Amino acid sequence: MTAYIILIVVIAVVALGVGGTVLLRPRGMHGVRRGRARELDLTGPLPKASDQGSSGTGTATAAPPPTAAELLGPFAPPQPTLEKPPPSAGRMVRLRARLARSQSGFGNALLSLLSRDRLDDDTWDEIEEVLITADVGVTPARQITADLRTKVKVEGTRTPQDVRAMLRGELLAQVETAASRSLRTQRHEGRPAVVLVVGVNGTGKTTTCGKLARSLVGDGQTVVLGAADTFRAAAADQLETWGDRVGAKTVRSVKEQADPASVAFDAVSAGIEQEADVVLIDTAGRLHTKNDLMDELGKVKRVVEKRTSVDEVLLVLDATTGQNGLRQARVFAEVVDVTGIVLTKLDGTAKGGIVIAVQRELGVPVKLVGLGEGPDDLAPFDPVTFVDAILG
Ligand SMILES: Nc1nc2c(ncn2[C@@H]2O[C@H](COP(=O)(O)OP(=O)(O)OP(=O)(O)O)[C@@H](O)[C@H]2O)c(=O)[nH]1
Ligand SMILES: [Mg+2]
Repeated sequence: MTAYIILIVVIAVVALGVGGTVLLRPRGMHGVRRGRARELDLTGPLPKASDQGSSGTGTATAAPPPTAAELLGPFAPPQPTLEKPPPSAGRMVRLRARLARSQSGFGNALLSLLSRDRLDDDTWDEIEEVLITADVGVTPARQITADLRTKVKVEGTRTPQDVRAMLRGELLAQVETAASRSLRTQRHEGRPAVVLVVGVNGTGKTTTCGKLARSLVGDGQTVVLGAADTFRAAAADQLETWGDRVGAKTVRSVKEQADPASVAFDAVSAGIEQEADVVLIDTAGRLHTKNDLMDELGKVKRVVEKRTSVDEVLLVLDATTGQNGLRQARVFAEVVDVTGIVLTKLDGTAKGGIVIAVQRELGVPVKLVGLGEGPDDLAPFDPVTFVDAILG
């Protein structure tokens, strides 16, 4: 009998505790949530002191509710440990082998053609063909071939070293751009930098947001993620999972099919409130028509600009889609002012020539490259490492 009374008292106490937590939870439309721990706030303290409460949708939080850890005491599950990602510097060199594996076919083919005893018209045609097959694009392929032809004539000698140096110089000239490749991710005028990530579905936008958040955290910055791909709920979960691992908070909509511009606005507001360094906004890639796309991305940008400037618009392109990817790029460039390109899946069957083609086509530099599915397989693009990898 006494045992029953004790049991009832214990159940009542637990029920009161849980009920209290549910009642005290903030109920903004868009909330800053942290993945699996979202119902019971299990995550540890985050980097900024002002980092508490809701996402800036006007929800008041007078006293913080007791955390699950406080309620459950010794029975609380272990706190998830945050990962410490490596800094971004030197990543491309570290990942160079991966690039070399997929690209060296093209470099080797060019080197062996250029080393032939006789460089007749047919050989030059073959050289041009190799370049076109490597996704360089027809016009640049013709130009590179013509440049090489002139150099061979002028220099006369063709030792293997000469040929290599000549080709290296030519490829570098094609890959290098006057525009800076650095990402504008520094706070300015007391506000976080805002990065909008756009592109066709499946190109790697969400993965890039996640990897970029990690790399920024690795460089010592604080990041807020905005899940403005409200097209499907799983997209926000995917982003949140990336953020959770490194302590970057995700602002997402509670309801499905919410207005992406409103989520983006809340993410930027949260970033400002929390004094974050960077706000990364993931967008949807699946839209019915070019007009829909134009309306949606235009609105996201305009609405964010009510709070602060958009510092980078990164267009994510899947390098394995070659000329098709280029067509998509053109559409996006018409819709938003793209400031940088992220070429993903350069580790796969991609042909590196796409770097040259896309930069020429859009007049925008490749700023980042995806070199694998691993969390730290995103690197700032470095032309010299890239060309050396092509040449094997
Ligand atoms: N090998 C390789 N795979 C990548 C890279 N970047 C992304 N992926 C993979 O590409 C697939 C699609 O990535 P997502 O990030 O979901 O693409 P998304 O653009 O957000 O897609 P939607 O949200 O559907 O528009 C995933 O399986 C990623 O792991 C890369 O650099 N290399
Ligand atoms: Mg996505």
